[in-house]
Formats: sequence, C-alpha cells, structure tokens
Amino acid sequence: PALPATVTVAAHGSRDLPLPGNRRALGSIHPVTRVMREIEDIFLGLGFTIETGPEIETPYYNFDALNIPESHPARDDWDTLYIDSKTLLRTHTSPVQIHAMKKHGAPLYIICPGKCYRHDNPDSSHATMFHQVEGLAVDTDINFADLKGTLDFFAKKFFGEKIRTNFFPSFFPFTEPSGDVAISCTICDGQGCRVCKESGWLEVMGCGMVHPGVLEHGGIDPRRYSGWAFGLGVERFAMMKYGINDIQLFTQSDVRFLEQF
Ligand code: 2NL
Repeated sequence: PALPATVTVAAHGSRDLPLPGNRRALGSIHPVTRVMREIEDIFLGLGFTIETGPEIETPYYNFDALNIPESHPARDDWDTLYIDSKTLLRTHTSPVQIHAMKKHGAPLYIICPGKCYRHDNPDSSHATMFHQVEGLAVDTDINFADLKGTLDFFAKKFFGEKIRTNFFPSFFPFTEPSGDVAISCTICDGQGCRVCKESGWLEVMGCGMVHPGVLEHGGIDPRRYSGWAFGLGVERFAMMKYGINDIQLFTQSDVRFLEQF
C-alpha cells in the first residue's frame, strides 16, 4: 500500500517521511571477546563450567597457594603490580581456581577466563593488561593422558582438525609434571619456516598435573583426588587465528582495526 509522502504536523509544517534517516555505524565484537567466547564454548561443550573472580587479590591466593614461595623470581616486583603490601593485581587467573576448589570441592571441571596484569615493558608481544583462560579438572583417577586428550581435542576445534599437538617437558611451580603444548605450525604445516623458527611447532599453552600441595591449599585431599590444569593467553590465540602481529592493537581503539572483526 502506498504511504503518504508528506504528513502535515501541527505547528511544524510538513516532514518528508521517505527521506533516508541518518545511518549509525554498527559496532562489532572485539576480537579478544570473540576468541574468549569461542574457547569458552568448546569447554562448555565438554561439561566444564565458567568460574570468575576478583582482579584484585592477596599475595596468598596469587602466589603462596600456588606453591610460588617468597623467593621465587615470579614474585619479583618487576612482574607484579602491587597496590600495597597486602594487595596486588592478579598476574594469572589461577587464584580463581583456588577459590573454586575451596567453594565447590571435588570433583571439579572449570575454566577461568579473565584479565591479568604484569609489570612488563609493553612491546608487540607484551601488554600490562592481557587475558587468560585457565582450566582445571579435579577428580578421582584422572591423569596426564586425560589432559593430553582434552587439549588435543580443544586445539583441533580451535585451530582446525588438520593441526597436530605435541607436548614438551616444562616447569611451573604449581604443576608436577609440567608441559608446554605446541601445535604443528599453521604457516608451514610442520615443515619448518621463519614463523616456527624451523622447528615445525608453535608453543601455544602451558599445562600439567596439579601439584599436591596446591590441591591441599584448595582444601582437596591429594591422596584421594588428582588434578590437571592448563593456562593460555587469549591475545596470543587471537593473534595466531587472525594473523595479528602487534598485541598493542587490541587496546588502541583504532576503528580500522576493530571493524574487521
Ligand atoms: C602458561 C601456563 C598454566 C596452570 C597454568 C594452574 C592452576 C592451578 C593449579 C595448577 Cl589452581 N595449575 N594453572 C597450570 C599450568 C600452566 O599456564 O604459560 N600460560 C600462558
């Protein structure tokens, strides 16, 4: 049905209704948010639940409960942003997992996404604020094979079914044994190139069996339960997925960068 082209409005004269309105630019989802949601969805599908917690923490939850003693270099002022001697900005999301173990007990299957802070010099791969997703599984009779299978499934869902995973020995104070997870290089498919420094592998996250002392700090009996955990940097995952070469782009609010997502 034809609409009248003009309508007479009392005291204001006529208005041209078919005249196009002012278009507003549509926003888009930030790439870090997108990647975080994608990671969350994969683990939600495996039966994990999401746990969050405070960005302001105590040295006990950020360090002591994670088997990082006072003398450990990670506790150095250069890495940690202290508010005062009793409060700091969390350097990882691990404290959330200690709170969760104390609150829910075992069995427990959780992921902890959120902001973390480090006293680093900003460059193309370091930022003062960044995002992590950590995962924790605690149950009777779970072992490193469950961890490998879960992370291999996750990596294939995130990076594509074609990629392979590899686990290298590593060290974290809160896990024993510890591993670094690598995926076959997305550029050369494992053949060796500049991006993977000719190794064929790209390191993407850390993992390991939860240290019995850490389970104890979470109020869980390490003789009855075992646990595994992992941690990954969301910005690094987003940079690999979208071919972004500078972590600073995520926080510069440049519309030419953001409107691509
Ligand atoms: C990395 C390494 C990791 C964890 C995080 C964790 C948490 C609890 C207990 C044991 Cl409560 N472990 N988290 C474990 C291994 C590695 O992250 O380099 N992430 C970017």
